[in-house]
Amino acid sequence: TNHHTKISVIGVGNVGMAIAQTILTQDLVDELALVDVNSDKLRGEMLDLQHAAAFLPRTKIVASVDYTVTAGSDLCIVTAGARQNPGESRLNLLQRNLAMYKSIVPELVKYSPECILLIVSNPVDVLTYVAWKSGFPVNRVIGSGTNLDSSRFRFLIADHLDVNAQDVQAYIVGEHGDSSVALWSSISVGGIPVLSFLERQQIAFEKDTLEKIHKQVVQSAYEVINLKGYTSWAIGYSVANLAFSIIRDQRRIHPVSILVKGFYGIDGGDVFLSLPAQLGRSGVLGVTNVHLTDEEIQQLRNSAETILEVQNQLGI
Ligand code: LAC
Repeated sequence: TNHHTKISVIGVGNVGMAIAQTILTQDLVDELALVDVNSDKLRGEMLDLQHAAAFLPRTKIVASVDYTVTAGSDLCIVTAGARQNPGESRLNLLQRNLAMYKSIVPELVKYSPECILLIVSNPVDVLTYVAWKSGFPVNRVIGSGTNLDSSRFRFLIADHLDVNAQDVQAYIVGEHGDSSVALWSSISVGGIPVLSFLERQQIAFEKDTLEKIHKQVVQSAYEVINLKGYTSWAIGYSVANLAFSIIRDQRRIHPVSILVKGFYGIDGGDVFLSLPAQLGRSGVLGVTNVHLTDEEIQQLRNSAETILEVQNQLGI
């Protein structure tokens, strides 16, 4: 189709620029718009990306502190806001990022009323709920959620089994945070349920190994932030992976933050958490009814309670 495809990235910090760079190398859109409050940093990043033109597929790169630059976006990716300091939880960021979101999202909706919103800033589940409250259809508001946690989970399992992470299907669901849930019962390796895979490979995989791996996933961001001050590459590839599925209508299934009220008995209020959902050009196409054990359902409900408590405390 000759539709001019456009993505806007709001926030040109480490995460926003990792996403922008990957979108350019994937030749994903005709136009990439960048927005930030820091006009010098913004212009510098725009120029620096434009100077790579000879090595990249042709993409129009524009930038402004004014949201008019985002007009006509198919997808708006919001990474703006404070990030965790060493040892700080994602939920702690809410006070700093809530007011900013209440000003950013209406501007995006004003200039691109048909776009899909992909929320990345933390605490991503609550901020995705805040973005949805701006009056957008629920299928067009998506949080990057545990798409990244699931990649970390798949990496650690793959590393343990010495197989390619792309052959490990494994989900982390729930909060993109400390209360996330590892779906052991649905892990498969090369399409083979992991426990029978292990029997055939005579690999011991005690239950505490699995718990240890999940704990490593939850600790991943804290560890990287302690070491380098922030995370950027994994989240950058994770979000670009979601953008590709959406813009190219891949109809792939990703664990992303969606409105989960009514699923698995979650009925305490409007809450966004990650579940495996099918993504395409119109956003969320559907939610897979992945089988959860009773224990996994309980953990998911606990994750919902955690988020709802934060939302209720803030009266949002
Ligand atoms: C992380 C940030 C994106 O998990 O929350 O790296």
